[in-house]
Parts: sequence; C-alpha cells; structure tokens
Amino acid sequence: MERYFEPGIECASREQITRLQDERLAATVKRVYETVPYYKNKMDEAGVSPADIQGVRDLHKLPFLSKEDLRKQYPYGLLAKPLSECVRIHSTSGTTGRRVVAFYTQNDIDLWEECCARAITAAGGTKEDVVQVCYGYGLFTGGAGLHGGSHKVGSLTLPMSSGNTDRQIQFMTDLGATIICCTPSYAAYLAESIIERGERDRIKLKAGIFGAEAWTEEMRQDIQNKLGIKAYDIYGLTEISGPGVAFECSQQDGMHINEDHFIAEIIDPATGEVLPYGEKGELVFTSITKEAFPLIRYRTKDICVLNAEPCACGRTHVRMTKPLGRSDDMLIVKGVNVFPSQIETVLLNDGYPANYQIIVERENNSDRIEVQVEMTPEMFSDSLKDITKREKKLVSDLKAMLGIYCVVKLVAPKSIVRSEGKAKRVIDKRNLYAGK
Ligand code: DLL
Repeated sequence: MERYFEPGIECASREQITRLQDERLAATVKRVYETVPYYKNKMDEAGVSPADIQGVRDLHKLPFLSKEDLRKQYPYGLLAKPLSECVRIHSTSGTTGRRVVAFYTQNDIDLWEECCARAITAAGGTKEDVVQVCYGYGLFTGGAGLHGGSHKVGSLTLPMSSGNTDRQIQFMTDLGATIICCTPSYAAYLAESIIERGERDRIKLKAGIFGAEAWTEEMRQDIQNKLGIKAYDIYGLTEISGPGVAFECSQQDGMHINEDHFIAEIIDPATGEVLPYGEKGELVFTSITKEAFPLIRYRTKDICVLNAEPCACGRTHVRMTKPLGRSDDMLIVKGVNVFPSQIETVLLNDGYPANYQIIVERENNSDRIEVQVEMTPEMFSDSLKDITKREKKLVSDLKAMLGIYCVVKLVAPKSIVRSEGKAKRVIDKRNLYAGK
C-alpha cells in the first residue's frame, strides 16, 4: 500500500495545484521585487512589474537567474529576510569559483524537512523504521535534509555522516537499520564491503534513498541486487533548498517534484525558450514558499524531461526523469558529446562494478579519452589473454555507445579511490592546459 506524508497535497487535483502555484508565485514575485534590489533591477530591465505576474502562465515573462548571479551577489545580495530571521546556512560543494551560500528561516527548514519526509515515506519509511543517514553533515545539505526528514516521519535516526565504512556496517547490523540514505556511489561501495565482510545476512535494510549525483538504471539494479533492497532516487540542489525537491515513489519511474513549493520548467539551454512537457532540456525552478532565499527561474543546468502523466502511486505532482547529465558535465571529446552516464551504462551492462574513472587529455592536438575500470576479483584472477579480450570487448561496446574510440584500462579491484560523498568520475586534464 502506498503511503504519503501529506496525502492532501501530494495527491491534490491539478486545479488545486495550479491555484496554489498561481497565488504563491504572484505573492513571491511581489515580495522579492519589494525587498531584494537585485530582483527589482532585473525585472525593471526586462520591463516586467509584479502586476504582470498573476500566475504560472505569466512565469515566462520573468528573467532567468543563473549560478553566476548567485556568485555575484555572494553573500547577502539575494537575501529576502533580515539576517536576524535566518537560522541556518548551507553551501554548495562546488570546487571552482566562489561558493554559493543559501539562507534558511525556521519556516524554510520546516518545509524542506517535510519535503524529505515525503521522500522517506514514499520509500516505505514509518516511525517503526531505523534510518541511517550517511550523507555528509555540515555545509552540504544531504545530511541535514534527510536527518530532518527522518525526524518528521518519527523514524529512529542514525546521524552517521559519511565515511568510516567499518562503523557504518557495525551500526547498520547492530541497530538494524532499515533505510539507508547516501550517494549511490557510496551505496555501491558499501554493498561491496558488506558482501566482502560476509555481513549480507545480518543487514535488515529494505530501502535506500540515493541521490546528489547522476546514476544509471544499471547501477540501481546492481545496488538493489547486492543489498536486497529497493533503491529510490532523490533529487535536489542547495540553491533551491537541498534534497527533496523531487523524489521517487514505489513506481521508480521518475521523481515527483514537490509542486506546492517549486514550479518546474524545461527550457532549451541555448535559446531559453520554454519547451513542452516530454521534451528534453534544462530544468528551471522557481521557489514559491521560501522566505529567506527565494529563487525565481533558477537555471539548474541539469538536463531532463518532465512528465505530467498520472502516476500509479496516486501522487499528482509532475515527474522529472533522472537528470541525463548536467549541461556543464557533458564532455565534448573529439567534437562528440559524451555523458559519463553513457559510459556507466556500458560498464554495468558488461558486468563491471560501478568503480570507474574517465580521464580526458589532449595529446598531439587531439583529444584522448581513457576509461579506467575496476575488475571484480574473479575477473582479476583471469589469464592475461582473457583480460586483453575483455578490454577489446569494452572498447567496441563503448564505440557503439559513444561513436568514438576510448582507451580502456582494466585495473585491479579497489585501486580506484572511493568517494564517501559525490564520486569524482571525470578528470578533464584539458582544462589544466587551457590558456597556456
Ligand atoms: O546534491 C542535494 C542532495 C543531497 C540531493 C542529497 C540528493 C540527495 P548540491 O550539492 O547543491 O545539492 O548539488 C546539486 O547535484 O544540480 C544535480 O546536478 C546533482 N544531483 C542532485 N541529485 C541528483 C540525482 C545536492 N538524484 C546537483 N541524480 C544538482 C542526478 C543529482 N544528479
């Protein structure tokens, strides 16, 4: 039986949702225009006034907001409440450029945690469950978001944070964790470690809530099989609150966007034109309940498709596909667009574990892409001839998927560095030489 945290809103009719969005959008736009000079200037420049925005149908009139805007306004430029009313900040994990800092009032935290509670409930979580949170705690939103959500559900929360795999497994078995929350790459690593230590029969996990990075259907199957659980996807970004902007239900067929809090649009990333549901493009969010840090038409750079078809779970909120990649993590190699997820699909289909790294370099004025993949211990004990044969097969499968030649290196089990948070899959060394 499907469970909902807030059935009235999660299963509301389209008319109810649209009415709510219309009211909340108009009020948000008016408020940011009056309180945030940056928004006022942007709207004035675009020739739109708050009176022009009566509802969702007018959204397209408003200018977009980009990460660059957020960086320029660091730290307080987009704050829509006095600092004295804010109770928390979180910040993006970005390694380049200025960080982005997001502010929360107590009400913002409550609503965000409710979004996460919806996700945990959709994954079957109740107050009887033991939820092990191994997303990082701190500036990253993963730990805090799922932790708060688990409290709202009333589950017993294990605030593990990331890392220390031995301790994770010990608590998981001793305290009978039933739901685990972490990045999919760490889940794959944990699964491997649990099996290696012969603890597979001692775990009581039934579900996992995995997100914060791209992962494929193949990886989902792999984790589900290894841990004997159902693996649910969860999506979000710091700027918009954190995890729980969208989450999967029992159908595991796209993530429901919490439309009472966020309005989603898909645009053509090159032209900014709004695309109809069903078309692939960049996801844009407008927050309509946030107090401290409301964002209007924020460009996420995540590429996906929206689906408004009714869902068998009973929820009515529109669904987004797994992000098919980020417009800024798409690699252009030898002029061809390559998404790391395409490579992951090939590797998992060929029976490799989800431990790999993609290295792109420039050699003699031409791009070179190398895929390093770990072998399973069984593969590793094969003869050199068999390993060479495997490499050749991978080269040809990757060529069929991507249309370009990749160098393949099969490496020993456990030789690729494990990540406790978001995995670093791509090393693009071409950027290092840029401008030299
Ligand atoms: O990753 C928030 C989060 C924490 C989501 C825990 C889910 C679970 P940021 O660090 O700001 O926030 O990174 C946001 O991560 O724009 C996507 O590119 C990517 N991302 C997040 N969830 C998914 C997902 C958190 N389920 C950026 N699938 C986003 C693919 C995801 N990519």
